[in-house]
Amino acid sequence: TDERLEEVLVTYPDNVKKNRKKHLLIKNSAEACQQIEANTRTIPGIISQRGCCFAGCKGVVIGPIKDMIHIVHGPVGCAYYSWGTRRNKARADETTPPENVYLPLCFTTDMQESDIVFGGEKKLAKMIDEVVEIFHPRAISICATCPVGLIGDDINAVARAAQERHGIQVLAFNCEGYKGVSQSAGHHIANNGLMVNAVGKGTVRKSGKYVINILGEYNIGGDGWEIERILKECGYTINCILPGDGSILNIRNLHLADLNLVQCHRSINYIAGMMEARYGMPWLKVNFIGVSACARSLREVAQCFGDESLIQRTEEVIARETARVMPVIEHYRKICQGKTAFVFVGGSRSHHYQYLLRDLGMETVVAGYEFAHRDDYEGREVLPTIKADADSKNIPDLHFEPDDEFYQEGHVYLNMPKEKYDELRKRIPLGYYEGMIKSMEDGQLIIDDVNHHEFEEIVRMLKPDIVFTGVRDKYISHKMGVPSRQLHSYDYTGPYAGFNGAMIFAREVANAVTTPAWRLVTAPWEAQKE
Ligand code: CFM
Repeated sequence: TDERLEEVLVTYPDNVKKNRKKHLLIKNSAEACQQIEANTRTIPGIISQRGCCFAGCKGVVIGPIKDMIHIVHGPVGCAYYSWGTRRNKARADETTPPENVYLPLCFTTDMQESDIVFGGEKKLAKMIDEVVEIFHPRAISICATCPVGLIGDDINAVARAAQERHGIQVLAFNCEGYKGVSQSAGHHIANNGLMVNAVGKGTVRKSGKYVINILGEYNIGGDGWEIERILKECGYTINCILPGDGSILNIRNLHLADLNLVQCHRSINYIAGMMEARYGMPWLKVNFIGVSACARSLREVAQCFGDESLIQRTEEVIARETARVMPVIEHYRKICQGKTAFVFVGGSRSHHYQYLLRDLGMETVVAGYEFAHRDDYEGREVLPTIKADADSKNIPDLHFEPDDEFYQEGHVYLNMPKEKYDELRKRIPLGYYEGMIKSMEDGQLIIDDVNHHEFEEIVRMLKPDIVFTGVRDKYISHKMGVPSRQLHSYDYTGPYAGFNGAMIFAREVANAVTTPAWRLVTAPWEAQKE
C-alpha cells in the first residue's frame, strides 16, 4: 500500500523523497494510465546500481561484435571491467575464422597521467597500427572513456586517418562515461554509429525463404544460440543476431532481410526504428524467455509471413519442444510454486523473466529497471508525451529518408497484399512494445533506479523468496539471508532463453530457494559484536 511505501521513503530529506516517490508505483489497473518517472538523473550521493554511457556503448552494444577489435581509449580499469564479465559468448562460423574472433582479448590504450596531461591521440594512433599489423582485423572500434572527453582527444580524426592508412573501417564512438544519465545513452550512441557506418554497406543476402534478424539479443550464456536453434528448426534463415555472436560482415548486410525481431527493446529500438524508416523493414517485439512466452513469440513471427506450412512447422516445433521440457519444468514447479520474486535488472529483463517465473508458478512482487525509459514501463504509446531534457538532447536523434535502392513498403517485405498486412498489424504488435506495467498485476510494486537503501527496505518489507539482480546488488540480498540469481551474466551458467534455457533456469531457481545457506551463516562481524 501507499502507506508502506512511505516507510521506505521516510528517512529521506523532503526533496529526495519528492523525487524518489515519482520512481515508485503500485500497479492499480483502476487507474487509467499510471505514470512513472524514468531516465532521469540519479540523485548525487545515492548508491545507484546503474552503469555509465561507456558501459552501454562498449560493454553492451559494440563489445559483443566478434570480428572487430574494440579499443578502449582510456584507463585500464574501464577496459578490464567491460571485458568478459558480461559473458556474451561468441565462436567462429562459416564467415568468421577463429583468428578473427577477438572477444577473448582485451585492447586498451591504458591511459596514464602523462597521456591525460599531454593528450592520448598519438598513443591511440600507434596502437591502431600495432593491432592492424598483428591481427589484421576486418574493422576496429574506438570507444571513449570519461578522460578522453575531458581532455578533448579527437578520436574521430584519429579514426579517419587510421582508416585511410590501413584501408579498413575504424569506427569512433564518443561514449564518454559521463554522457546521459546511465548506460542507456551509450546504447543510443552505438545504435547511431552502426546505422551510419555499417548497416546497408553489404550486398550479400543469405539464401532462404524467410530471412530474419534478431536485434537486441546479446548471447549471454549462449541465449542467442538457443533462440537461433529454435528459429532455424521452424524454417527461418538467421541473417544476423545483433550483436550477440554477431560479426561486422553480417551487420553490413542487416538490411537484406525480411523482418527484424526485437528481443531487448531498450537497447536496440533505435536501429529497429531507423531501419523501418530507411528500408521499410517492419519489426516485431518478441520475448524468448519462458516456455509460454517463447511459444507465443514463435506463433507471432510465423503469422508475419502468413505461410500455412511455416505456421504448421512452428506448431510442430512448439509441441515437440514443450513435450520435451515440460516434465522437467513440472518437477521444479512443485518446488517453486507460490514463491515470490524481486526482479531488478537493466532495461528489459525484469519484464521478460516474469513470464518464465509464471511458468514456475512464482509471483513477481517487485519489478524494476536500472535505466529503462517510460516506454519500457508504460508502452510505446507514451513516446509523444516524453519530454526531452538536457541529458537526452545530448545524444543526436537520427532520422533517415527511405533508401532509393532498398526501401520497400512493409507489406511487400512480408510478401502480402496491403489489406492483409494492415489486418495483420491489428492482430500482432508489429512496431509496438506494450511495456512492463501492463502485464503486471494489481498490488505489485514497480520501481525505477532502485538504490541500496530502498533495495534493503523492500526486501525487508516484502520478504521475497528470491532476488534476481546483478553482481553488485546480489550481495545486499545475500547479507540479508535471501538467495539471489544474477539475471545479467547468469552467474556462471545459462542459457536461460528458449526451451532449453527454461529447464536450466527452473533447476537453478529450485536449488536456490531450497538452499537456505545465506540464512544459516553468521557473518564474522555479527558473531563478534564490538
Ligand atoms: Fe537489454 Fe541486455 Fe537488458 Fe541492456 Fe544491460 Fe544485459 Fe541488462 Mo545487464 S542490453 S537492457 S544494458 S537485455 S548488460 S544483455 S543484463 S543491464 S536487462
